[in-house]
Amino acid sequence: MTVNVTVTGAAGQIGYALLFRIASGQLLGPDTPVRLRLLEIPAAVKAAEGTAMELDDSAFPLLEGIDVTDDAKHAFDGTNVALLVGARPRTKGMERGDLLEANGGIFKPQGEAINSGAASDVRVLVVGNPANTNALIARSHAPDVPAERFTAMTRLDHNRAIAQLSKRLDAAVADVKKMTIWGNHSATQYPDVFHAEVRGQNAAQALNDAEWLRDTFIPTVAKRGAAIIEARGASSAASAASAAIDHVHTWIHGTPEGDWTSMAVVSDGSYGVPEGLVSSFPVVCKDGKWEIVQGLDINQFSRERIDASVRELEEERDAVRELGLI
Ligand code: NAX
Repeated sequence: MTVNVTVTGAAGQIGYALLFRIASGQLLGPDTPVRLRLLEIPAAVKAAEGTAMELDDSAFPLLEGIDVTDDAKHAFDGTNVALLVGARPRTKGMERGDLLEANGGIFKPQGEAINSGAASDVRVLVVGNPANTNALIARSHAPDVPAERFTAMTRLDHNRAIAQLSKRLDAAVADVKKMTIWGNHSATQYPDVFHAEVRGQNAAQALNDAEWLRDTFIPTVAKRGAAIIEARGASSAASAASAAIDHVHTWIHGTPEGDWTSMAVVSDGSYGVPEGLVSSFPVVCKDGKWEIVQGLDINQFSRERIDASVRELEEERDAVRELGLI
């Protein structure tokens, strides 16, 4: 059956890297036809139409149609997978409150449109920053959609952590399992290797280097976005698109046996993360559903870092609450 996929911010740089991979079958698999809805602001509709022309020109056998629109209601009507990439970036001199307010103006109506028009199996991934709190805003305006269908992306951080660890241990990426990102997709995020495994061995033991972990690994992963901007002169785009593909593909098709992934999901209170916050956890996916991995021992080092990132999420939640956005 054809799956309707909505991509917001379709004319942006992540959109440009993402759409061709969706259309080629990498999001949903090689047997699933897809129909795309591209949502943009009016000023960028023409650019999105240009991307749609290129999608046509690629003659993807799985691509059944493309709609470009600036109307959220139309964009989310009947959608099965919604990738919310478009967001208001922080500009010079902008306070956090202004940023949250501007994004509330985007994610509130999008949540409402998803609530009223999306398909009953809709799955939502928020990529646009501040991703966790934007997901919280959208979710709180979609009361008829089960809360677990709203997620935010920390898969890029997860993939970055795997890449850094595998390089350090001279291992293949495929040898690294059970990596975890906790908390917010921001500089406070906590990439946790204490439960990770490399070639079947505990990663923290294999590293045996607390200093590298604290002073190099964690800041490198958390500040990788800034390092990419510094090097490329533009923010991560293809890697972010790749992570978005991974996130949805894993959610639908499942995590491999003996492994898990990281997703920012609505907390049920696990690991002391207040209920309702959209925070990153280790999750396993099966039959199209995610579940937080339970029962992990959290050492003091990890506890402090998880708490710090969760505190930031609470502050963001309180700020959007004060602004009347949730
Ligand atoms: P771009 O500025 O290239 O594109 C954003 C697009 O969104 C623009 O075309 C803009 O017109 C559109 N847009 C703005 N408001 C909209 C609305 N109300 N409805 C529909 N479209 C709208 O940004 P890009 O590099 O593509 O990044 C997109 C978002 O991803 C940013 O918020 C960015 O911060 C975030 N990221 C999140 C990451 C994550 O791991 N969660 C990593 C990568 C990226 O930084």
